[in-house]
This record gives sequence, structure tokens and C-alpha cells, in this order.
Amino acid sequence: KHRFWETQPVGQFKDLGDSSLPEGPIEPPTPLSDVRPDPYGLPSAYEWSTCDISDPSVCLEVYTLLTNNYVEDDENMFRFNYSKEFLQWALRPPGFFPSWHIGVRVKSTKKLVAFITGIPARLRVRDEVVRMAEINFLCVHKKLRSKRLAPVMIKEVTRRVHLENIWQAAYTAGVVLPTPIATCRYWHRSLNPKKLIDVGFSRLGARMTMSRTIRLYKLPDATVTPGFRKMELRDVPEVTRLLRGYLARFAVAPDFDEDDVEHWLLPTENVVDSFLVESPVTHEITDFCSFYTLPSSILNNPNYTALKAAYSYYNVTTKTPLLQLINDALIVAKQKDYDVFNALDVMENEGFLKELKFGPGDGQLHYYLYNYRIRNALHPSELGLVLL
Ligand code: MYA
Ligand code: JJ1
Repeated sequence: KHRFWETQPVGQFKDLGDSSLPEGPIEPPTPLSDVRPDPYGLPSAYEWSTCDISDPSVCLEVYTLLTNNYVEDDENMFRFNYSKEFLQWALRPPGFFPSWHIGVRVKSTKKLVAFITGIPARLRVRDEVVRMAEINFLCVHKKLRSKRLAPVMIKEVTRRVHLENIWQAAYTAGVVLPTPIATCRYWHRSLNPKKLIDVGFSRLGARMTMSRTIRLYKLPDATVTPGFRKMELRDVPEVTRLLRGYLARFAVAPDFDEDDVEHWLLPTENVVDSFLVESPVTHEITDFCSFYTLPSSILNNPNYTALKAAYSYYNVTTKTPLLQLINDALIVAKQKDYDVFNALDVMENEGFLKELKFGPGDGQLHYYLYNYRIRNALHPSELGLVLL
């Protein structure tokens, strides 16, 4: 059934529930001298091309490929539209490897037709911190689908990861593959309900009018938590301590140091927003929340072309009630003109979704590890990881 995935060191469906299998690496590392030194073969019309995303013309080619060919919802009404600035941020974290930004071009025209990326990360799985690659932005041009190009790209990124002496990876997908470590649901909080309904993102509820719906989702004009402010560079050490302490309680979570926090959480305009609560009395940082910006293109609508979406990222509370903190995040997102605020049911998010009027979406997100076995699937609330 899965001609490619059956050949890979991933949890296989047939092993589900086999408690004799140990947790941890499925196969041991090989000596680096045994890693294939040259790229996998592509069909003869195509060639590999390492993409220097810091080069604006290359970044534009990647952006254009993804804008036209990346992930859509099940009814093909919306398509993720990562911005160029977002791609630069997502692909150049501390210690990134330029060789893990892999394109496929048509030899004759040099047109970019496929892409896959890895970035390095330390992920903790239960008690072990493991160096991994996070794989993302796998995309094959619509006209080249179903030609088994994806397996070659996955093998090639695997080879380049192995060359850096890294043997595990983490990735998410909307499709079921062998075998999810967890299956999460997307939840959506309307900020601009009229537009969401007009573009078919949501529907008018039963026995609801447009004006009742607008009233239902109305938010205060200003945040309510005293000491709520934007995160700054000087906050990095304390935010790192707060976040590390919090992420320690999940079965799978990133092992962030200060450099990681500076990269992933310091605000970048239209890419990532982070806020914290500084006690007006002690000046301690007691709470933190963040979201990233990922618009979607609206396909085939006469009135609108883009949906502005915020995605809940990492949140930590020690003093402020979680509902109040996230409500303040919704208020800021509304002020900044987002149409919708999205969240997965990971971490403690179930504790605010219903109360803050998020509704379940029709999309799921499956989390996977490569070459690392977990004995039983995790509950979404055991995941302390958000991939972009
Ligand atoms: S998830 C986002 C994926 N991208 C999209 O959904 C964008 C729109 N779709 C496309 O561009 C294409 O449909 C893609 C497949 C490129 C997805 N993850 O070439 P094919 C398997 C893994 O004929 P195409 C993200 O970016 C499929 O089951 N495998 O198919 C994370 C089949 O294998 P098998 C997938 O439709 C990516 C084979 O590919 C996915 O033309 C993590 C068919 O290939 C998928 N999302 O192209 C990648 N979709 O026969 C894995 C299909 O066995 C990383 N397939 O069922 C693994 C770790 C690597 C590093 C390891 C280091 C140590
Ligand atoms: O956005 C998603 N679904 C929306 C739109 C549905 C349009 C028709 N299919 C949705 N809307 C309902 C919102 C409503 C608001 C008021 C309260 C009740 C709910 O459900 C879905 C997620 O739900 N998105 C997708 O399907 C996109 C793909 C998701 C898989 C992502 C793969 C990620 C790649 C890895 O890096």
C-alpha cells in the first residue's frame, strides 16, 4: 500500500501495539563514509539545485512555486501563502545548513518545479534530547504530480541530513502516512466573521443572523492584562527560562536555548508576534504568548484574494489565567487586522479553545518522527511542538 514508506525506518502500521518493540532509534547510524556521496538520480529532464533563500531572486522563485502549488484544504478553496519574509525566517535558524534547502529544476529552462527543506533542531522525546532535522515545504508542481518524485526528494534530503551526522527527523502532514506519533485538529476563532462567511471559510450557524454572528465574535478594543507588552531582545534570557520550564512537561518538545528563542520568538513584522506579561510590581516576566502569520490565498472568489490568519505558537502562563492571556492575543490579532486565529489542540490549548469560541476545523495535522519509534500514539496535549 505504501511502496515507498514501507522501505523507510518509520513506525509501520503492522507494528502498532507491539509492546515488545523498544522506544528510540529504529536503525543505528552508519559510518559517515558509508553515506552515499552523490545525489540520487532524477528523471533526465530535471536537476538538483541548492536554493540560497537569502538571494532575493531565488527566494521569489521558491515563493512562487509554493504560492501556486503548496498545501490546499480538502475542497481546494484555500492555499497556504507563506510570505518571502516568513520563508527566510523559517529556513535560516541558528546553525542552518544551506545544503538542506533543496530544489529541483527543469534542466532546459531552469524553472523551479519542486522543493523540500530541512532545518536542524534539538527535540526532546521523553527523557532524551535528540539532534534532528525538521522537514517542511515538500512541494511538487501540480503538473508533475504522481510521478514518484516525492520519494526521491525525501531520500535526497535524508542523505544530506545524514552527511551532517544527524539520523532522526520530525515532520507534520495533512495526510496519513506510516505512522503518526499524534493526530491533531485545527481549531479556528473568527475575528472577521463576515469576510470568513463571504469567502466560504465558515458558515452562518443554524438560527444565526449575520449581525448576531458579528456580535458573538466581538472583542474588546484593548488588551486587559496589566503589564502585557511586546517581547523585546532584552527579554530573551527570561523568556527562555520560562519556556524551557514549561516545555519540560510534554513528551515531545523542542530543547530551545537563548539563540533559538531569539530566532523563533523575537517579534518579526508580519512573521511572528510575541507578547509577555511583566509584573508591574516585581518586573518579573510571568506569562508569554505568541503567534505566527500565515495567510492563505482564496481561490476563485470575486471579492477577496487573501485570508489573513494568525497561528497560535508557544504560550506559557504562571500567573495570568490562560483564557485571559489568549483572549489578549485575540484582541491584538484583531487590532492587527487578522481575519482568523487558528490553533491546534496541542499543549494546553484544549483549556481555552471552546471557551474562547474557537470551532473545530475540517483539517487534521499528523505529527511524525523518522527513525525514532514511540510505542503508543500520543494525545495532542502531550505534544509541546509546533512546526511552521
Ligand atoms: S507536508 C506538506 C506536503 N506538501 C503538500 O501537501 C503540497 C501539495 N502536494 C504536493 O506538492 C505533492 O502532492 C507532494 C507529493 C509533494 C506532497 N509527506 O511524488 P509522488 C508519499 C510524505 O508520486 P506527489 C511536508 O512538507 C505518498 O504516500 N510523503 O506524489 C512534510 C507516496 O508514498 P507511498 C508523502 O503527490 C514532508 C509518495 O509520496 C506526502 O506527486 C515530510 C508518492 O510520491 C507527504 N506530505 O507528491 C516528508 N505526500 O507510496 C518526509 C505524499 O509509500 C520526511 N507522500 O505511500 C521524512 C524525513 C526525511 C529526513 C530524515 C533525516 C534523518
Ligand atoms: O482551514 C481549514 N479549514 C477551514 C476551511 C474549510 C473550507 C472547506 N474545506 C475550516 N473552516 C471552518 C471554520 C469555522 C469557524 C467558526 C467556528 C467553526 C469553524 O474548517 C483546514 C484546517 O481546519 N485547513 C486545511 O485543511 C489546510 C491543510 C491542513 C493540513 C496541513 C498540512 C501542513 C503541512 C506541514 O508542514
